[in-house]
Amino acid sequence: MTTYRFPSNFLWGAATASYQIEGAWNENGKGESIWDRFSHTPGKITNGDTGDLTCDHYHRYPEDIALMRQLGLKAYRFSISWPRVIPNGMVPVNPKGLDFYDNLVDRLLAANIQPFATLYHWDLPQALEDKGGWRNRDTAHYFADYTAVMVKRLGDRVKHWATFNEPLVAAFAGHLWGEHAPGIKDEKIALQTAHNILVAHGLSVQAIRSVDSDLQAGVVLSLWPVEPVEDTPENITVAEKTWQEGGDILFLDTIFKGHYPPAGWEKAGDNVPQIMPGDMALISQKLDFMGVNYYSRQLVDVTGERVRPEGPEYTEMNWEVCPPAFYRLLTRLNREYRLPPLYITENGSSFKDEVSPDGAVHDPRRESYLREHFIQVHKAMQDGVDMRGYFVWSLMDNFEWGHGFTKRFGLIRVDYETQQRTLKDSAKWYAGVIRENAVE
Ligand code: IFM
Repeated sequence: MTTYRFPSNFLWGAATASYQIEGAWNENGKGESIWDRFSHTPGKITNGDTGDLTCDHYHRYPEDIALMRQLGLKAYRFSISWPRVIPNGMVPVNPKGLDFYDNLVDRLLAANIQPFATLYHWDLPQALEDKGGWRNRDTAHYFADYTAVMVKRLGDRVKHWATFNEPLVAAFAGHLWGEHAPGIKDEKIALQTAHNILVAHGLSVQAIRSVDSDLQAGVVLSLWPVEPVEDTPENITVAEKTWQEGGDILFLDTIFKGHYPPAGWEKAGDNVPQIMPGDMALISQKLDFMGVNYYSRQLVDVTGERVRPEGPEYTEMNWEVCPPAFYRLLTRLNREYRLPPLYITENGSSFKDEVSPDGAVHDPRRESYLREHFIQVHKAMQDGVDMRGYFVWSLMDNFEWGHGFTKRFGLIRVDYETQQRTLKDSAKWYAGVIRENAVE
């Protein structure tokens, strides 16, 4: 059996996001977020689920950190709820909101777990949405002010700061497909939103560095490589065209090359965003790290339509399990972009986990999914990709956006009735990987 050993300083971790786990949606001065508003709107979320309580992490974080310690996590990636610390997004600051993250960070460090903070994982203050949200460029400046507040408070202890999680999803799922808050469906708005978020990213990086130039500033992108369903020259060409015109490359090219991808720009026609002088330099500032969120690939046929062939394994999200595409993605990125060091900031799978009569959660498919993806990352590292760590999505089952609580991604099972946490078999296996710093 082959043993895949990782570098001694490789950071094994797990990730979560504020709205998905915290609950306490209106406690201790927290303001309403667009996700509070969206989930409270009938018909938006499966079963009418909301993040009002979810994993109640706001109150149970000490217990959750004890579980992280039990797993031996070296790092934990969490996001900060902007409306918890600045209820209307602008001023004033809510001291109790800041205290929550302060205590969380102190406890993580006491457990010897490195905190990685993400400033935006989709829960925009509703008060800013009421002023035009990300369609309004002013929001980018408020985001920079919020960044400075957070970095001044936590920057002495949190060394890694991601500005945005999956800006593509914030822009497109929220403003083109209408599936996420605020539920808009308009391509022109979506593209201007994407641009304003990119500007906000640039201003936020400047804000992080103006507080402390030694901090590590980065961004987290979700990447779904486009691959042909058939290995024919025609299908390969169409798959490549789909990638060139798609959303993933929009964020890669603007951030790491300083320009919009030509094919997508042309395709957008009159819907292209308004760009101000200096924007592209701001957006493409050098970063200290990039986070890659990878779950699956997009398979297309010769017409460019997405297809779902029978045969491969699919997760509960209906996402194909395709570990080799992860290797191909990472090595392609490495070839085509001048990238900073990478972290896998999310990778994981949702399966129908059941509690067995023995009280355990046997989830061999999640274990196998993770194992195969770890091996592909190891292979990419052998081939020269500078990879520093790996955060499994997710530490625990949580609110999966439009799907509510119907999809479970956790290493830890959460019983939403009792709030009981149970380590799944995959979590115990992952603890072994971390202990050995190797996968077999
Ligand atoms: O749960 C989400 C997360 O918030 C962002 N990345 C993908 C995950 C699974 O859908």
